Amino acid sequence: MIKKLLLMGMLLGAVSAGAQTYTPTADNLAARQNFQDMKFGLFIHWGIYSELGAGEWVMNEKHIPYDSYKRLADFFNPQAFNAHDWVMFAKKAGMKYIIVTSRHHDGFSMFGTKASPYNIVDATPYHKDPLMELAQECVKEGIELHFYYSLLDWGRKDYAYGSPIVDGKPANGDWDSYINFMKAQLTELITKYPGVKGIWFDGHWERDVNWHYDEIYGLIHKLNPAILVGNNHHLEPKEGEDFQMFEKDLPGANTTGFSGKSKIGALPLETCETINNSWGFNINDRSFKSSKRIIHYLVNAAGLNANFLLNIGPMPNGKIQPEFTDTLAVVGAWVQKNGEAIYGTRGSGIPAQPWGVITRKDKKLYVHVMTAPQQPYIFIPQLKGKVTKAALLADGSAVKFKQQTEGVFVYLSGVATDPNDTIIKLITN
Ligand code: JFZ
Repeated sequence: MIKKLLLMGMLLGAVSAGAQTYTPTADNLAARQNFQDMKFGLFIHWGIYSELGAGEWVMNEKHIPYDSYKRLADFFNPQAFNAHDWVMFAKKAGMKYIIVTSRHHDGFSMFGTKASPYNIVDATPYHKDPLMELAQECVKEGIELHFYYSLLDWGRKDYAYGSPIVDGKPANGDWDSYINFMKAQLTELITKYPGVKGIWFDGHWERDVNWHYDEIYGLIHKLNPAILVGNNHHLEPKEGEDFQMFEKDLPGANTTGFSGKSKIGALPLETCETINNSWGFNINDRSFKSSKRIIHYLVNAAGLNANFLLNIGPMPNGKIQPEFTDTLAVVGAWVQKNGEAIYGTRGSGIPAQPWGVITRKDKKLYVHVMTAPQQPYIFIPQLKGKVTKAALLADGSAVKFKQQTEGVFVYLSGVATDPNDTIIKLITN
């Protein structure tokens, strides 16, 4: 009792001192579990930049003045956009959720917003809201929808891109106005669009300012406590966030150099990667990843207890290019067959091995052999519990194994291997 009072006093003290403590609601915790169960999501980068076919950074990279860039809106008219096609594309690939760019760094809102006239409904000849159609279609098809939302804005005067930062604000901008603008848009995204389950922030790294995350995250969780907030800041998770993301790297790895400061926390994990080398539509990018590479990415992420968010950049007419559809049809067929070893699993805690990784669901372990070993067997170290049975997931046929104190040997001779991933299911007691 005294302890409890003391703790309450400490909490109150912290609140009055201006620091906030975030306690996720039961709904939020359930949403996190569900998020981890989904494992595979579709990331979509689509905006007026898609018209130039040179990625979503084209305005910045080609030094296009904001007023010239704005003309892209005058002729953005994605007549071939069909929300059903997008959702079916994701579903067929075995993906359970979609994260779509609602507004990227160019500042153009791809949804109908009252907070700025620079949006797809008011500023383009299309005059429709594709994200509303997408949200409604997602609800219909049982796919979760999350919105990507950029903190960085290259065009707005109040953001004042390039301004020196003084006392946590851009000296030449109007920071309160910008924060209020974001709050107004986020309120729209959360309250107007049916079924929205998450916000994926990006752009934090552009400047060292006070982003008012306490207010922004607080607002989101006040509007809907179950919304999952994540931020691509490449740092340790901050107060008020519900999942941790990694960009173009598996948790713990840092091949890109983006993830040097991002220690793995206790929150659900997600890692994103591009299907070629671009986020937004890039007409010149033909470095398409193979279906095998994508499957391995998904399996490796699952083995590390993380979701995999695979990105595509649809074309300016709203269609998805055939190379992506072809690859993901193969991925989808694979996940359809082997989903038991992916969906609803968690990392096993057993580190990745030269031959592959292990996912876990309760007492079941799924051993993913992705690289054929030199010897006709694999060795699994650090396995807890006693293995009572081993069988090939594909057909249920028994697989030989031997358990010792150091770990388990699984014998592969005579086992029908899969060119992507041979999965052996172990039952432990
Ligand atoms: C960001 C965006 O800039 C990019 O356009 C895309 O949306 C991607 C998903 O996220 O990319 C980043 C973010 C951070 C760094 C580099 C690229 N960084 O910290 O070096």
